[in-house]
Amino acid sequence: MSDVVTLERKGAIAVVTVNNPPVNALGIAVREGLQNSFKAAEADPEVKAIVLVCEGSTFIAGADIKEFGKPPQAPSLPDVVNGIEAGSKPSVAVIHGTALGGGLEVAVSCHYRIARKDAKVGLPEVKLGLLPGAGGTQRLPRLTGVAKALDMIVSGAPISATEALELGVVDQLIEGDLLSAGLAYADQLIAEGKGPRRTGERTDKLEGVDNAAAVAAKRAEIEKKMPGLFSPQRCISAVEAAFTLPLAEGLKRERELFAECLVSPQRAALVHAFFTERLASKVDGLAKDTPVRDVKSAAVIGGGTMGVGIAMCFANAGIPVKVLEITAEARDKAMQRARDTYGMSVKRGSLNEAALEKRMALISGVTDYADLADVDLVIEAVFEEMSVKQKVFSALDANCKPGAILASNTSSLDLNEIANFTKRPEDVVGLHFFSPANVMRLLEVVRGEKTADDVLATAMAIGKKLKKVAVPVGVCDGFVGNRMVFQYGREAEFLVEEGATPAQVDGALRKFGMAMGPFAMRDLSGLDIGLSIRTRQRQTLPAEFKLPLVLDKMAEAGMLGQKTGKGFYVYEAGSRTPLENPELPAILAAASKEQGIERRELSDEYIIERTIYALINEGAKILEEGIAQRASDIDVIYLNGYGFPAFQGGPMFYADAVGLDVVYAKICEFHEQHGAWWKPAALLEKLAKEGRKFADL
Ligand code: T1G
Repeated sequence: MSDVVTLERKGAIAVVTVNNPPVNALGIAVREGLQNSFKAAEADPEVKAIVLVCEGSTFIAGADIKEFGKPPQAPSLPDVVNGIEAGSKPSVAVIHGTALGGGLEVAVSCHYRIARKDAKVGLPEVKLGLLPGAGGTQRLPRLTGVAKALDMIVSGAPISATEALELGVVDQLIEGDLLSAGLAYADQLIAEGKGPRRTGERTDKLEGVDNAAAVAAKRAEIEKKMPGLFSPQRCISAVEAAFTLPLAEGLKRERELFAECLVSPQRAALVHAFFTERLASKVDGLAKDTPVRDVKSAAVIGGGTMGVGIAMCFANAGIPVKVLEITAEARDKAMQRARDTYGMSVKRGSLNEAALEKRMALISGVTDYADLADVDLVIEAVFEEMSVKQKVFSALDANCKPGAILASNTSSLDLNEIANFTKRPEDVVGLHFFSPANVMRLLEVVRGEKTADDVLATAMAIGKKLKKVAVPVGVCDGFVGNRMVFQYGREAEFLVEEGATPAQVDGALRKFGMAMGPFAMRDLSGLDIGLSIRTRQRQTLPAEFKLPLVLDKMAEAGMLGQKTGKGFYVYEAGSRTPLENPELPAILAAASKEQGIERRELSDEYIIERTIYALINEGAKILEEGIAQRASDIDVIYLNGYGFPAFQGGPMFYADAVGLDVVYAKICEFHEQHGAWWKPAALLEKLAKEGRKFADL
């Protein structure tokens, strides 16, 4: 056996234990250990039953994702699980934590399964651009039926042990010591003379239902919901083989489809997204043992949409939080806003009344800064105007206890200037949430020039506690995400002055995979926000930085987006469905004319280059200035805050996939045609000329 898998006999029961921290992933050593252990137990005449149990926080959580893309090493996981299932002695998998992917495939190749009540099981391979490749698409339908297996495999969502029991995926829920429960169950099997119950041989759940209809319905659903994704349709084809082919051929079909997914660019991008999200939480230059300050209570200044959303994040994490507003009326309005927002979750069924009241009990409204004297962390979420920030931080400095962390949610103002409104700039940090704060996972943690290491470490830890994807960034206008999106939005506006329509630009980017097009986004957030940036830029930027006029023209026509019922699209009362705006062509023509532009046909490919390459160029400048630690952090920001498609990996991963020489050459062309905005980043030029990638940094 290997040190990650051990075999010992307890009476007539062989105990196979996996101990491969942190999640018992099925790397080569574990696969060898499992195969050898089950073979040895099979050959031992004293052994009457086998128990499989795992050490650590979870049962096997899947194949070792780090192995993808590397040459396969025998034994393959399918060989291991087929060997387990073929065994002549009853085997019991004891599940705790999360039995995911290959972990659940190992468990369902065992003959019986018992699970801790709080355990979860699932096949999340589709989230990595894959499909269950070790029998999951053939065995799970034999336990749950085709329709439920399709839901689980195509969504990748885990189910609770309780639901797994109801479905027949597990046979018993257990409490207390895992091994004792496993031994007791195995003893019972022996006493009752129960032998192997091979999942692959079970067909009852496949019969008497219209499985073909379930497959057709799922295909249609996926075609509509995830048109750009490669693996979901192949997941469906693999499950289809479970009821159209005998097991051996079905397993072969599954391997063929798995191999197609394994080599797809989407698998590489999605695995990149998985690992880099975890890498982003590691702050370069911050010692691993940097102390983290205790945050037992928090406060938010400002009870607007943002402030209340932030307060809800703390309540959701079980941390008491005060919301400070300047009047009792505003305070009460903020509290009501929190209650109404939770109420919508209750209506949707994602929260129950008891949980709503529990969370509301953690939020309290105040109007006096003196009430913040005891809080450990304060987050300011007031109007984006430096004079207002100054008032707030001076008051916080005067009222908060020493050691309290003072954070600003500013989306672009200079955090260093804000820190200097206090006598404790080392306790000031930026916590830039994304609206709606209680939903969006991204949190930009802005490190000021004086921010203390333990304050930064605490901010990152709080981000994790709030279940956010916390990414450390430096101070500049717009930090990382907004600084890049300013370029992207401006180019989109230029495109509709050069000849495209907003619907064409949005359509091209939706086809690329963006969750929402830039014009639909502008209508949602309000055109006046973008217009105020244009106005500020007109006053501050040198003349060579030309600016689009379209937002000015729209504002002149009183079209500010959804809030006025008209923007780049028209919205019927109470509806968010974008409809064509018949007045738009005249407005665009006027903008083009005033800019001296002859409108022309633009291709979707050109639209993608002008918008996505603008992100890439700015991202390269952000990297060379050290505002982001690594290119993959920029990808993590875009996937989690800006609706960039994970199956494209992020703007920097996408640039590497296109080839930096190709991207650089195109940007040089745009620089000639469209001037100063398109000056190529020096880092991009360097990497392109050296034939390197952002990933090589
Ligand atoms: N392989 C390798 N490393 C993994 C891993 C995996 N499957 N899962 C987690 N890690 C690492 C992770 O990178 C991090 O490392 C540490 O473990 C803790 O993870 C044939 C082909 C299990 C719910 O998709 O969902 O099986 O940063 O921070 O929040 O059909 O990890 O510490 O260096 O996420 O407690 C299918 C992926 C694989 C599960 C735990 N399985 N993992 O969450 O910890 S494909 C998955 C998770 C497959 C078969 C197919 C979560 C978790 P580091 P963490 P966590």
